[in-house]
Amino acid sequence: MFDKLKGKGLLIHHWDTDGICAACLILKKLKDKDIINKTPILGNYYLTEDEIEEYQKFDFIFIVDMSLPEDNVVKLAEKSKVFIFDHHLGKEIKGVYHNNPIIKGGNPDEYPSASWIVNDFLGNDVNLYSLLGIVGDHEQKIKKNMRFYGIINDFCMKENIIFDELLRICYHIDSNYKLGYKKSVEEAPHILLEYHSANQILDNKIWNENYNNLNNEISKQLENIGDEIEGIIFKKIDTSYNIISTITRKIAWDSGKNTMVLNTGFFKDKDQLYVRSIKNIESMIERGKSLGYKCGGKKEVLGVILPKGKTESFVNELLDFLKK
Ligand SMILES: [Mn+2]
Repeated sequence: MFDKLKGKGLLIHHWDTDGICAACLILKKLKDKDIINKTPILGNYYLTEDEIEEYQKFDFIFIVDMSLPEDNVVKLAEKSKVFIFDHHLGKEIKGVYHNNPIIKGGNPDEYPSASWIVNDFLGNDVNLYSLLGIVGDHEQKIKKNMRFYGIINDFCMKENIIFDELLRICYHIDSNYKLGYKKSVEEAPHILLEYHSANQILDNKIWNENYNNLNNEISKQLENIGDEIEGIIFKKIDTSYNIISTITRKIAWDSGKNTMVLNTGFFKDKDQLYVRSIKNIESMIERGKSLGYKCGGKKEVLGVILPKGKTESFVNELLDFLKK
């Protein structure tokens, strides 16, 4: 399918380990093409007008591990051939190649990462990058997915590595976006292309230092876990680091409770809000979108960027939803 691609290519990917690994797999496959990779402005699950204008110059565009708003994709597709590989919720976008088994009713447990979907599509054997995306997105929780935990264990056995080392690699790769280093995120797939083993990645000196700096900030923010309101943990933070999803996960997975985290320090005029819910939260993702907010997520995760004046009312709606 990619043999016929001509001209200049662009690869837009999520800034996390899954996005970076999926990007790496595509760049490897398309090594003979003229293609560059970009991640959106960190924290934006959409493209700005300027980005769209710049990206319309490309002849073909890959979007991996990101559910960009439909109107963004439609605008890109006016000028370019668009290929999407993703596993987030959303709706199918017509007129582009949209490979997302989840929006076609697929079971999320069978498609745990974009890296897996891409690797499978490319017809590759299971490899480090297809699995790192899974470990990055699910961390310890993947151990409950018998099929994929089995695949990961087989790989670990063969490569003489342990699960915790894979997880550590994900933390190292994710340190780039959590510290706000967009350029480093965009370099990461190229760095991974040069590596041939998990240990080489683990030894990357800069990523090690990043990881240590981040851990210090995260520990500081987790010194108290926040208030509990009718079984829902609500925590406010004020940090310029993009660690809201890490903080939310940590609190939610340690407590087993509905968890909502608000970061007032990442954007100047907007707040970041992140929820991990015990019940299915998809209807609230739709609700957020219908209110015009940048909102996305998965079955049990909601992330939204709110104008500061709207934060309180949407937080209250979410609390009401979670209490029910
Ligand atoms: Mn992903």
